[in-house]
Amino acid sequence: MNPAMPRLRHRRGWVSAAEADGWLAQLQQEVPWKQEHITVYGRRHAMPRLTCWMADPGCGYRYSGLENSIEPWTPLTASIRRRVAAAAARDFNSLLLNLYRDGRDAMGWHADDEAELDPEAPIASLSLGATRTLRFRPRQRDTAPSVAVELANGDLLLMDPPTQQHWQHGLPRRLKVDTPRLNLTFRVVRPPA
Ligand SMILES: O=C(O)CCC(=O)C(=O)O
Repeated sequence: MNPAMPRLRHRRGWVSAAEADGWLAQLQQEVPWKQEHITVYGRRHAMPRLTCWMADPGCGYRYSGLENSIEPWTPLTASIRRRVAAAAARDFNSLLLNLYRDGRDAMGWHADDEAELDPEAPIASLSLGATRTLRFRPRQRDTAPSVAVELANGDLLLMDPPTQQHWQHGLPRRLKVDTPRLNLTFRVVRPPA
């Protein structure tokens, strides 16, 4: 790979706006959303988004130092998983859902490179709702320009390896946005040895 660019496959309008709107409404209602907290320099902060971890049994995962409890797949997330697997030509065993209630909710810089994740597998990210910008920057700062990807309702973004090794990504606040965005990232967790 040329580490000067993240390896991304952006499928704009991968699902129709009508279908994406229906999924957004249903998932907002049926997912058991959690408000997680993180402690930074001894102070506890509410994360600026709601989250939920769905996975096959045994596919637990620590994220931002938090042990996520595993929720079972719903009929809808299981069916989206099958469609995403067909698009990516590989199966996924876990899903992190993030609900950004409006443009004040965000995600800081990070790479999805936790030890539990299979580094050979892509990460498939489906966006529903408000358009937001996902930014990428090289982990070795200033070795390449940053990259901005506008993710709109129904877009699928495949992040192929070794993107996570060389790049961080983050979703900045966008204060003019007053509608929700829901992002589903499908992942492959390696079962414990
Ligand atoms: O909301 C997004 O598009 C990014 C989500 C993300 O970075 C993650 O789940 O690790």
